[in-house]
Amino acid sequence: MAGFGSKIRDFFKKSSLSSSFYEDLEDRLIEADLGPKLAVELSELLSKAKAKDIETFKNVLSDKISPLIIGDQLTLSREKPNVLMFLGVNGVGKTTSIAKVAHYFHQQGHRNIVAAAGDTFRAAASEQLSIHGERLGFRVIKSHTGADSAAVVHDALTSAIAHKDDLLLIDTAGRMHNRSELLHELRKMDKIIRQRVSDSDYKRILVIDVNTGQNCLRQAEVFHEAVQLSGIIATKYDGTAKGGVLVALARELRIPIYFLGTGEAPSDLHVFDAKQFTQELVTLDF
Ligand SMILES: Nc1nc2c(ncn2[C@@H]2O[C@H](COP(=O)(O)OP(=O)(O)O)[C@@H](O)[C@H]2O)c(=O)[nH]1
Ligand SMILES: [Mg+2]
Repeated sequence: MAGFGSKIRDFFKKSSLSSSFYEDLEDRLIEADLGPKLAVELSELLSKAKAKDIETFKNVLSDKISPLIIGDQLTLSREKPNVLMFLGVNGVGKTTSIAKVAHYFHQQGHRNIVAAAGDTFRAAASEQLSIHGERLGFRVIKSHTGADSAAVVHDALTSAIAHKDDLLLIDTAGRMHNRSELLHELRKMDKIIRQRVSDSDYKRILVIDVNTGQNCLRQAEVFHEAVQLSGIIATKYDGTAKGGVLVALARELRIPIYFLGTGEAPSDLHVFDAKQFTQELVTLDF
């Protein structure tokens, strides 16, 4: 967040209202990760509002952003199991987010949780999930490295149904270098789940690292196209996070944000509050 606030603050401090003022402001908004489209729109709005001070800027920004951004609380239906599939490119925090979400629902009284090690690409991936499972008290269904991830999902579903588990969390691989293969794999898992779980009990959650800026947008488009995303977890908000990308994302895809991840521990997960987020985005650091 510091990135966004301080950039804009410095800009207003240094700049006087010359002819290039709004063009320069547009550049600052792009740098703050709001994305080119939104940056153009905002600077046009600001120009119309004759925003030459921070106060006008904050008001225009807040009025524009509030209707765009959607927070939604992730809740479970009464059916057993509810299924959550975690998607996203390598290293964004999928496996860590599974541990966090397991912890979150465990704290809400859901004691029967199982996870599927659907990232069969790397041996370390299922090992990492197993360690979380042991610490947090959920079962992990896994197979050997290189196994068919759809088969792991199938087995995990069978197990979750037999055990009457509240929740099945599915980890997936995130390699993007062979996109068509990855997407094919995801669609296959999606199909297997849909055959046995109704739409209201099944969610596809995209995990994004907010520090990767506009790349998040492209990633979201690709995954949305493959399996129709239900919601987003934005991780690594504890670093030099720039919230701007979440606004761009909300605007482009209209997908709700469930949680913000703010660290590596299972408790570092916060229900996304759209109002608070907008407030922080326009006030922090000014
Ligand atoms: N600071 C911080 N680190 C995180 C967060 N979420 C995940 N990580 C770290 O990011 C790295 C990659 O996470 P991992 O869950 O393995 O990513 P995956 O490849 O998507 O499964 C690990 O070192 C995690 O501890 C977060 O919200 N904040
Ligand atoms: Mg992983």
